[in-house]
Amino acid sequence: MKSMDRTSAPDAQLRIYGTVISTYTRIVQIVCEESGVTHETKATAANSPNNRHPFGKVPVVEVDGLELIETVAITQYVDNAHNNSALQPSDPAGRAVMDKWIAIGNAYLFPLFENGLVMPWIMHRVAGFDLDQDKIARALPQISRALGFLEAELANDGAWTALRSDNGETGAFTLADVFLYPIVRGLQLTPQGQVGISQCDALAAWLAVCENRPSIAATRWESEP
Ligand SMILES: N[C@@H](CCC(=O)N[C@@H](CS)C(=O)NCC(=O)O)C(=O)O
Repeated sequence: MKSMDRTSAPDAQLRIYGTVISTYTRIVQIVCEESGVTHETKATAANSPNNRHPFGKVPVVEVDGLELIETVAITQYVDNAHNNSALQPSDPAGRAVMDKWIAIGNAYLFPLFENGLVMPWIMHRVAGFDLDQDKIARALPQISRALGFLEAELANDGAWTALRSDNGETGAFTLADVFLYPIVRGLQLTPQGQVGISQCDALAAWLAVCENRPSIAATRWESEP
């Protein structure tokens, strides 16, 4: 696995235009690390005039002469073209489970966590705005329910991951883990998220196992303790 300085790598195979604390930028970085693809991240704000994403999001990626947007497409391309599709189950049922959890992460968990807790805390800690307590209070019941759902699914049958039962050594780590880790970890870095996740034994155990994965360690956000 080729690990490297994420922000400066002149000969990198893949270039990411994204923000350095972005969930989706990190998802691409993790897949690059898993696939042995060298990468660099060019700091680009979603709302900057330099951002080429037609819907004003990050990341935008250059790889193999392609310009790609949308993290599902980017990660599948990198895994297919550079990693023998090792992060995607080949059986249709396993693939459907993985796709289902990626969709849940993108459609429900990320917007809920990001708008309800992660961004209010970033705006407060990084930009110095007052903490939006009302927004947080409105979001907490739904975030609690979402954490309860994740915990029940994991405790029942392992949900999207087989990592809990085998300590991560079998290669059962898939794109579902890659997407869900930064989404859940971002929430855990907020005070309320940390308390919520500490009450979810299975979810906390899954996070801890992921943290031993070299690709996760190599892509830590600078803000992580
Ligand atoms: N559907 C996009 C979502 C990307 C996304 O939401 N990125 C966030 C950063 S993690 C973003 O650009 N936020 C800025 C905004 O929504 O204004 C993808 O899969 O790449």
